[in-house]
Amino acid sequence: MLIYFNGELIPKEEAKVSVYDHGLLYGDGVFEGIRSYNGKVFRLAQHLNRLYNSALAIALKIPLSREGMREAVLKTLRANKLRNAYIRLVVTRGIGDLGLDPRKCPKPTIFIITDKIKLYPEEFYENGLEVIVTKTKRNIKEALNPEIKSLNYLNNILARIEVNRAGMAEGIMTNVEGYVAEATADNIFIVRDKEVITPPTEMGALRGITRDAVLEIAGTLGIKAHELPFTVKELYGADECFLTGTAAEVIPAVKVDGKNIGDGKPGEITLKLREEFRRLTQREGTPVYK
Ligand code: PXG
Repeated sequence: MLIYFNGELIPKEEAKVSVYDHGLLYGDGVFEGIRSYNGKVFRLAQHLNRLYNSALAIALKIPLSREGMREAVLKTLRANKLRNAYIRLVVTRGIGDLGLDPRKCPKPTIFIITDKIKLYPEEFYENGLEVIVTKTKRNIKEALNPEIKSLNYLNNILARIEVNRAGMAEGIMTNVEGYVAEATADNIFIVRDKEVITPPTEMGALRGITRDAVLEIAGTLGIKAHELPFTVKELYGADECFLTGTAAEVIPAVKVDGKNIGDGKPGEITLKLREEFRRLTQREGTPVYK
């Protein structure tokens, strides 16, 4: 597998970052997780917009235009002859000294990893996930805005450790006010009275590309969709629940903190949205090969 590394395509074994890179020393950087389906990259422009917005939010100037970045992603996929891939795009502050001052890092490090996508087992989709609400709260936006997809994922990882200890599949994080924010690496939706609801990003969620696509799909299917705050109690009382993300796509959650959501089976609207989302990923996308 070849890795795009600062403008070059090099073998995986040779792709190494410096121990002085601030991405490693301080989690100072931004990233994206993108997918290609059957030779087409899903919502590449939206992922690049989010990447450049995240970079802007941390005052990181990416030394490559969006067009250049787009070409770099496509070139890496072509070099590896991949059609169905997971793409990890990372931009770090770059090499600096041992202090945290970003001014000491003149050149951001850019790398793109493309690999075969590891899918969740099919039974997760058929039976739905069992999840917990984590004790770890989502970062407050005044400290580190969850809308920034930064390399600083310790908040989510601490929640993930709780999930692992509980032997669960995923964890739902609330904000400090007790409103549901998102899962550790996915967005969350509930279905109530045949309408879908997802927390507004101000509740502490990343604006997921899959989340946006699902909101759109709901609209085209005539399902009312809202961005509204809801509490853990409202989550327990929902008719259906599902998570969305680039890797998971649309995945049902059927049990929260040991309590069944609805009848404890993947819901009708969840399955409909999942099916439509899968169709969309096959239909649209930036072609990798001419
Ligand atoms: N919330 C968070 C905190 C995320 O990191 C999503 C929501 C979903 O967004 P998209 O754009 O993918 O619909 C993410 C992104 C993994 C993994 O290994 C997943 C993400 C990030 C890093 C790793 O599953 N998801």
